[in-house]
Amino acid sequence: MSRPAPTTTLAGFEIFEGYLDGPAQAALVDDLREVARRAPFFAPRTRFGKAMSVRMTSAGRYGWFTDARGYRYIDTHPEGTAWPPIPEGVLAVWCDLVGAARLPDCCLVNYYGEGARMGLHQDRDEADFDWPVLSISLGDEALFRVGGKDRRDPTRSIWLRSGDVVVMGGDARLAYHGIDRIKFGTSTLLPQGGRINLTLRVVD
Ligand code: MD6
Ligand code: FE
Repeated sequence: MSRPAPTTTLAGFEIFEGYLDGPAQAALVDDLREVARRAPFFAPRTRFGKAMSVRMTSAGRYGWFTDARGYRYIDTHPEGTAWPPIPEGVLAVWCDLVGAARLPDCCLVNYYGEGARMGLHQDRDEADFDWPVLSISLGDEALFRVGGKDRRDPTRSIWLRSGDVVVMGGDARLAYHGIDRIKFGTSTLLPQGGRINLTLRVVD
């Protein structure tokens, strides 16, 4: 099976615009409803004590977490229950664009309500940066900013839309990136509006 080509490349980030069609997006939202039922969204606090505007949960062997002790992966939901499995439809996207040699250990689920954003950051809590991070956008449009390995490197921005997939690997694996804002109400996929972003990672 040949890997589809990205529609855009931005600072080493591969963007697959419109990768998921409407029915595929709706099927993922249904799967995520079950994930959120078993592992409810929570509002994590950074190690500086500030509540993040994005609400989070996870699926897989590990979930990403942050509190006063800092950023890390934990093997149960903060309430103590196991993280639910990563939905098959989500794994299928990883297998198509990254390969099936190794499946992701974590699917971080981020929910952006009106006004939520995510500051410029690197994804560096994983053990092996040879594995890319794959992200799936669902719902409202979001302004994605990407830079380089140094926080001061110049940045460029692109709007991510529902069904778009981003692969951050190779030289871009440790690049800074963030979400400046979402355009609330630009999609009808989520009944309450807003945006869901899934990021898949190999953790160990
Ligand atoms: C977001 N995404 O799209 C935030 N990380 O809401 C990320 O932080 C991200 O899109 C790693 C790789 C791709 C991403
Ligand atoms: Fe990230």
